[in-house]
This record gives sequence, structure tokens and C-alpha cells, in this order.
Amino acid sequence: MSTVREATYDLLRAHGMTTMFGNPGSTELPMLADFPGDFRYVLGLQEAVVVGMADGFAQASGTVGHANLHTAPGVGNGMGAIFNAQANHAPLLVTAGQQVRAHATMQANLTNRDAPRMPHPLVKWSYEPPRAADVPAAIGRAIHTASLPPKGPTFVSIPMDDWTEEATDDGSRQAIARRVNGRSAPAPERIADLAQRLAAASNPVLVAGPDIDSSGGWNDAVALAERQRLPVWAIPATGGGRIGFPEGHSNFRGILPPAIAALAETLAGHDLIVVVGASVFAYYPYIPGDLLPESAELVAITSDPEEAARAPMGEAIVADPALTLRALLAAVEESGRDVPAAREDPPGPPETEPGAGISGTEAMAALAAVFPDDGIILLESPSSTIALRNQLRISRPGSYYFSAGGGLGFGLSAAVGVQLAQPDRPVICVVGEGSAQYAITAFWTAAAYEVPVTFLVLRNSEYAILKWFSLAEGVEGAPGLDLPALDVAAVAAGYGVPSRKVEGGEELRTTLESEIGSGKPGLVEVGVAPGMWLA
Ligand SMILES: Cc1ncc(C[n+]2csc(CCOP(=O)(O)OP(=O)(O)O)c2C)c(N)n1
Repeated sequence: MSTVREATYDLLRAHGMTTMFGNPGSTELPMLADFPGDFRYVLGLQEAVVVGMADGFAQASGTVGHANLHTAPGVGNGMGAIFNAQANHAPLLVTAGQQVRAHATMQANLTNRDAPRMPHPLVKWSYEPPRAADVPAAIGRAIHTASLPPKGPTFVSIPMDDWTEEATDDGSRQAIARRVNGRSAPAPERIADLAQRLAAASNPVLVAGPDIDSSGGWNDAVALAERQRLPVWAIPATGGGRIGFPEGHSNFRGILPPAIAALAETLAGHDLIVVVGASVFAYYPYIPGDLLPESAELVAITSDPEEAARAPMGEAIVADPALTLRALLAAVEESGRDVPAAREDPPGPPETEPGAGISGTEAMAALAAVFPDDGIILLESPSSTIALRNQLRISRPGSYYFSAGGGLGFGLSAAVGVQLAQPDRPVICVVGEGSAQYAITAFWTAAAYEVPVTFLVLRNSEYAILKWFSLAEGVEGAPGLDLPALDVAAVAAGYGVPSRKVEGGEELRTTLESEIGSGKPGLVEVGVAPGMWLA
């Protein structure tokens, strides 16, 4: 007979979930008692950071990430990051402590009085087990649910007196032994139909989304594009947490704009649009127009039934993106169409006012010059998002993570989680000085656990993207868009991350060169001129 705690650690172990990100309180201590030696606890100083680290870790490790939070206020602090994890399709188990069962009805201090309702609608499943003995099975169910498509966060609230109770022998043994696999293959007649339509199309195009990478379909997407001579676009930069196609590949055309009218105009002339591993589409800002170019057909391949159902146009096949690409590849011949024209190089960096700082484009060009082949980018620098994608041309799988949900705070925290999952690859986190504030305590975890992320902070003393949105929305006179005298380098140093300030592209390049791959956390802050950088 084992205790609920022993059975739960056996369960987590059986799923390879031996890293726990957390911020503990009194209600979580009974779970952490006699913490097993083969587990690693990574302390985050605020729950948004805890969840963001677990999200990055889950995506980069291929396991279900685990974030352990402190009852109601801890879950509350983590909600924005749980929203991001849902948008990222990050498989995540979120657990939180709860008052002793005997204390709950009288609502003693720290009782989370409606724990399962709290993280709705951001989780796939939310639960508080009715009996202590059910805790291992409930956590098992949460792990399976998180890992089934669409992958995402689940939540279990656990009363603090449950951990020392006895686990029912057979129930927990069965829970620990269970395995669930959610990868589904497409129906053969759908593949035959799509293969035939691809062959017959005069100008088909592939639109690559994040779940190509997460499903392991990277090489299949490349092979399909090459065999069928497909030009390839990436989904809009703000709508996808990963890259689905090598951006230095000669078939790659660029990144689709995010508004309805502009997106359809960019695809004008194509008669068949095949979207793989993405929502169709995460539009923003609202610029109405036709959803598709004239007489174009669209077929989306997604493992997420909701993505399939909510798309405003086109057809959808609900199946694993990698398996579907593989099936399609086996069903199509080498096409006789012309090889797509190579993409033009982006224009050189624009001039900036003397003394104003370099352009975001120049900063990204400096990074591109020293970016290692096996480097991984975490990106949260809104006004330089497009500049980074244009200058770096990321071309290996698992090399780019971004918050598909758009909630700031993902970048710094997920960088720590990704680096812990991929200790042999250099992680570079490119972050705006405004964005850094939403997860600022992630610097402490990087320093305390010697997580060797290189943080590149772009300091432009404003919320540049919001000034750009003001113009787009015709808004004048909005307050709160300037950030004077925000010294991220000094703050990061206070948390223990060695930090340097540089000016100019050349000093940035040489500093990054010595920092990246140094094996230690470090921060480089560079002055960037105000504005949006689209080249
Ligand atoms: C949690 C959260 N709060 C607020 C916002 C709105 N927001 C989007 S971009 C942005 C400014 C980011 O500033 P900075 O990192 O300095 O980047 P810049 O726009 O200057 O490139 C803000 C506040 C958000 N996306 N997420």
C-alpha cells in the first residue's frame, strides 16, 4: 500500500515528468515533503513565470509540463500564462494546493472555494477529486487530457491532507500503467482527393503553421513543397508560437500579413491554398475584406477539431499534421510546375536619427550575424518581430518559440523552460524592455539555476507597437505609451544575471558573439530607435 503522494510521484515518473516548476505555499508543502531525489524542482518567484517556464519546457521537451501553484491566488497570478499555454497548444498539468477537506465547508483561510471553476475557460479539464484515493487517477486523467490534441493545459486542485492518505492499490496501479495516444491518421479518401486536387491545381500554395513543428512534420513539409513545387508562406507572425517551415528555404515566400483583406490579397492568384497545423487564421487588426482570393479553394489540416470548426472559410481535415503530410507525400507525384521564384533579400537596415539608437532591423542583423546553427530563439519584442523573422531566416525545427496568445510574460519565462529542456542548444531570448516587466523575476530563476540563456533586451523607451496600433486605429492622445528610464540591465543584475549595455550594431554583434554559447546566463541591452521595424 502506498500513500497518495508516493503513487502520484510514481505516476509523474512514469510519464517522464520529473521536472516540476512551482511557487510553494503552506497548502503545497505536504505534496513537496520528502521530495524525491530523481525529481527537479524549479522555483519561480511569481506564478505567471512558473507557468510560462513550464510551457516552454513542455514544448521543447515533448513531455507534459508541470506547474504547481499556490491555491486561489497562485492560480489567479498564473491565468495569463495559462491563456498563453492554451493558445500555444502546450501540454501542461497545472496543480494547486487546497485547504484541508475538513476546513473547506467552513471556508477556512486559503480555501479555494470553487477551485475547478477558477481557471475556466482556459483549461481543457478542471477538477478536484472527490476522495483522496482518487488523486493519482485524477492527475493521470489530467496528463492524458493535456497531451491529447489539441494539446493544452489542465488543472487539478488537491486538498493538502490528501497526500498522506492511502492510495487504493489497484486504482493507482492501473492509473500509473495507463498510456494514451492521440495521433490520428487522415481518412484515405480525403488524402486521395487532396492529392488529386494538388496535381490538378495550376498555382497551389502551402501555408505553414506551428503544429507542423510540434507534430514532427518539418521534413515532410519540406519534401511536399519540393515535390509539388509549392511556394510556402508562414501564417501571420503574431498568430503562431512556432515556425512550420525553414525560412531560408528557396520555396519560402515570407510571412502572411495578419488582417483579412491583406492576407487574401497576398495569396491572390493561387487556386488551392493548403494550410497545415494552424488556426485559419488568427487575424488582427480587423480590416474587413474577402476571406479568400477569387476562385481559390482552401483546405486546412489540423489536429484541433475546434480550429477546424471555427475557420470562417474552406474545408478542413482533422488529423495529425505530420501523419497527414506523410500520407499526402506518398500520394503525390513530382510536379512539372515551375520551381517557385526565390524570395528577395530584405532591404538593408533603415537610417535612424543620430543618437536615437539603431533600428530594430540593424539589431536583428547583428544577431543574425552571430546566430549559431543550433540556436533557439524566444521572441517577445513586438516592434521587431518581423525584423527578426526577416533577418534571421530560422531554418531548423524546434528553433523558435513565441506567445501565440499574445500575452506578454511568455518570452522571459519560457526561455528558461526551453533552455532547461534543451541544455545543449544555445537559447537567445529577444525581448522588449516593456515586455520584460511581465516576467521580470524569471531573471532570478535563470541566475539561481545557472540556466545559460542569453537575454537580448531592445530598449526603445516606449510601447512602440501600441503607438503603431494607435495610428492604425486612428487613436490620438492615448496616455501610457512611453517608458522613460526603465533600466532592465540594472534590474536583471539585481536578480543575479550579469548584464551589459551596448550601443550600435557593431558593439552589439561582438558582445553577442562572446555571450551566446558562453554557458552562463547573461544580458545585453541595446538602445533601439523608436518605431516599428518591418524589414
Ligand atoms: C499581459 C499583457 N498586457 C498588455 C499587453 C499589451 N501590449 C502589447 S505589446 C505591448 C508593449 C510591449 O512593449 P515593449 O516590449 O517595450 O515592445 P515594443 O512595442 O516597444 O517593441 C503591450 C503593453 C499584452 N500583450 N499582454
